[in-house]
Amino acid sequence: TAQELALPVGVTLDRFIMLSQSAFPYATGELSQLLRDIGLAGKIINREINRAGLVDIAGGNGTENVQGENQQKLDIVANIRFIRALKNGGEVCAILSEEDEDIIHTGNDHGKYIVAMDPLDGSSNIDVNVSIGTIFSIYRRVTPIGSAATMEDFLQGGRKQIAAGYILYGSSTMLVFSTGDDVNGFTLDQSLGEFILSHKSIYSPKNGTIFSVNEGNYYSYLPAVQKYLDDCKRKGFSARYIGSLVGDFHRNLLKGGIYLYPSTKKDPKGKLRLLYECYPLAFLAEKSGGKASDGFGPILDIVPTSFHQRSPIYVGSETMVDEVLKP
Ligand code: AHM
Ligand code: MG
Repeated sequence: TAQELALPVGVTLDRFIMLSQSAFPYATGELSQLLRDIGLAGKIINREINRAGLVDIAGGNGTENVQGENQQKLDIVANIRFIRALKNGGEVCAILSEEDEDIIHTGNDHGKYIVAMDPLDGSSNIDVNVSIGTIFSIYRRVTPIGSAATMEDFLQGGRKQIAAGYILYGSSTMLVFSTGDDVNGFTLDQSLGEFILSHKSIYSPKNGTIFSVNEGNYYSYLPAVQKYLDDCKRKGFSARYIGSLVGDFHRNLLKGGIYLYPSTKKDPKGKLRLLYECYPLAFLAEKSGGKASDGFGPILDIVPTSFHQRSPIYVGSETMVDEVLKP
């Protein structure tokens, strides 16, 4: 772990990856390169987001960008940028994105990895200058190297993730990820264009006093969830909900809290997608001492059946997740 490696806060992402790679012989150079590619994609998307408000100003950016592409909505732009960065990197053979129905073959059939991602999450916040995020999940492919990736590669189940993380475009931009040991956070130094290790070996508080849920759906939740929310209020807990999963998760990870997206009458399976929203955050929760459940068992144990399937999720501080699940 970063703790054991005595990696000082302040090292760059590149150096961190290099040093942790030499300490863990199983961490192949390819995975290191893939993580760097994700860092690069994050920086590119960060740049697009930062000037988003200017895009429609006449004469500012015009209607076409430098590549001659039409200006598109930010989530589409992020999708294109991310896919391009992973294609150019060469380590990934296929990508599953929230923005595309089917898997995207990168053309690098010799790549050992596949990535499931939500390139820009928090749709209601994208155009209004509120925090948004990118979520990613990485697997080693199970189909033979050199062949085209298939559904089987993407439906391995959450426990088979070899790395997962997110990029939060907030008051500062952060990359948080785990390769299966601890969870580390890097803050983008905009002047250097580098992610710098700022949150080393993040350990989530076992308990907390923040609950994050869309209470507008209260009457549509199961009685057990309603009871839990009533208890939170009776105890005077803080209600905090951005409506951007990455931001809400990140706050609770650092401060202690629970994020809930329960099943509703309208959506019995909840809203969030298993492969690129629930699994990666559940991975990070478990690696940082927290917990993630769908109301029946650990999120990571759900057997996936389709690319874009949904799942209810209760994720965050262990004691709080246990509490909401208590019969
Ligand atoms: P999206 O993938 O369309 O952006 O939806 C996911 C988002 C999450 O970021 C957020 O936690 C949730 O949807 C909010 O949903 P709601 O508006 O129903 O509370
Ligand atoms: Mg999403």
